[in-house]
Amino acid sequence: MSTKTLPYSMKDVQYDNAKFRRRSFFQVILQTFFTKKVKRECMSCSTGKFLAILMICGLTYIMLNHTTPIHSITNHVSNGGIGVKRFWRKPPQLPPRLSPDEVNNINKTNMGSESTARQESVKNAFIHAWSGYKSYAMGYDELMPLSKRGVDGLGGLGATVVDALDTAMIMKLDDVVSEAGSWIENHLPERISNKGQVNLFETTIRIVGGLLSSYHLSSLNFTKAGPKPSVYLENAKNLADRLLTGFTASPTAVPFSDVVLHDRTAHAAPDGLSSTSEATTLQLELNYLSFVTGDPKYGFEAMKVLEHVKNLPKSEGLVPIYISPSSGEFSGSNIRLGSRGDSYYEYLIKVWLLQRQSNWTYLHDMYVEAVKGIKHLLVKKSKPNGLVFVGELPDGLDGGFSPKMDHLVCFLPGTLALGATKGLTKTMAMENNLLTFEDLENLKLAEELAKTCFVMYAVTSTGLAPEIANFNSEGYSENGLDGGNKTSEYVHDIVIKDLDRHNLLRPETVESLFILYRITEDSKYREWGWSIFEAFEKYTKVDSGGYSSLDDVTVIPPRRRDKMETFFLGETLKYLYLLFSDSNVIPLTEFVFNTEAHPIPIITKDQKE
Ligand code: DMJ
Repeated sequence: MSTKTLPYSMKDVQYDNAKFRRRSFFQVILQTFFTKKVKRECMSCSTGKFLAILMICGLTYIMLNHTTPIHSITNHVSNGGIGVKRFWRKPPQLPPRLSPDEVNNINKTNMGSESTARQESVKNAFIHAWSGYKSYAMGYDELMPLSKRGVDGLGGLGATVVDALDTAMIMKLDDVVSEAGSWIENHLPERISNKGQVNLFETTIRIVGGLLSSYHLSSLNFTKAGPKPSVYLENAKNLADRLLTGFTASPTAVPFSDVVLHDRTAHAAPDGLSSTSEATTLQLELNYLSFVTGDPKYGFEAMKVLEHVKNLPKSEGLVPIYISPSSGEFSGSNIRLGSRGDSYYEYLIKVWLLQRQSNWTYLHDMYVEAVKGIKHLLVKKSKPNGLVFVGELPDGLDGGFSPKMDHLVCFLPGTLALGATKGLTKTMAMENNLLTFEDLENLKLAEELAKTCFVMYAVTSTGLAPEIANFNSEGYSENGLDGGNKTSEYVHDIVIKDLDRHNLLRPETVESLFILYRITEDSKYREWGWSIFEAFEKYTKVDSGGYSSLDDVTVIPPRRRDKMETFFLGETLKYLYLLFSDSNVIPLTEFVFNTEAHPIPIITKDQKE
């Protein structure tokens, strides 16, 4: 970073600084006349007095007849007056003038140091979260930060260790990498062989995804700490070998949701159904595993699901949230982009991006059709202030619209932006004529939805979003309370129901802010992300270590919930950290983030051959 001394501070550039204000000729004469000894001498004789009066009259004449250039007339009309006022009050002028490039550099330097400080704060938050987990819950899936113990809610594979590891690598926290890495080396193999039932989706996105990303980042020398990269790959492979039973035991291409690790069996969930998002959110991880191991079986099983879904009937590209592994058909007609539906749409575009040269263009087509369907059927505006939101069709096309939006839907702005520019900045994509009209429209929608997601935070008393928001909109007014922040202009647009007021430290909004910042380079996304981070710090940090979920974001102080989800370290803090990093750290043109924020490197044609 350049340390060049600057001629004056940014304050001087941005504001009217008296030190640099240019004085007019008239002001100089008057000042000289009234301050020097000329004044005394001239005024002591009547000729002097006469000459002084003459001079004042002359100057006044010049002043009143002064021709104002056209451009200043417009300026002054808009400022409420021309002529005399202009003489007395010149606009501030700054010597020496900086070229636009130099001003840009100053801006970058200042923003750069602010971002570095903010990144440091996010890194400290990660250290605080990890140290709580390490002290009270090492080896358990999750930390219960209030009761200071661990809990196995995800099958007992030490999910926080694996989910957090690549974040520690990106943050260059070698101590954490060593601790997590040696736990994986020493304990994970035995857990994989002996543990019981796990959820196929959660285990794939958090554990397989985390191991693969750690494998790649440590191979790239992101860190020298921890075991050799092959340890991560071996564990990913052993685990995936068992998880494959979820696919192979099913009578159709749709996998069972649950796998028993120790005896390599699999079965459907108690209601016999799989979530659509779960069955269709395994392909980034398993394709990449096939690529690095050279064994096609993982990707083959996973892609069978998407090829099958391609041929199922849909509603303008939208799909019901349940699918049956026994019949292979969708079940029910509930359509939403929140829980159980979300990452179906995310992986259509991301799996295509992972391996663009493949014959997976059908995924891109399905994505394009789905986005059209979303815009046509689910996007509406709130009242009174026109926030753009994504609602639901609980009874499909034939039923009514529900103005309910899960926080989970806030992945969509980021995905839409990524789908539009394919990870390039908007400027670069435009310069190279790469954006269609539809891409631009989708990017605009992405920006509007990101604002809505941020407002879901800003309308509450704590500055943290509820799990679910309902939007007042044409024909739909909801019963419930507002978010509590009466100073927000949007407080009447959003209603939050009693059971929806909790916050689980979820990542989706900061994920979208990160992607939108990278793509649009608009600094407002950094500001929004920072205010969300500050609210997490204020209301969820637990002194003894870790961060807690909240029961109700609309009251102060909010009641805490005794749970720190693994994705707070795997996703939320990673995205916040990357929001303030240079865009060459995990560039969006070289990596796709799996749905748990584990970066997977894009496979290029040369690598494939
Ligand atoms: C994560 O496990 C993943 O992002 C998933 O796709 C959705 N939910 C959580 C985070 O909220």
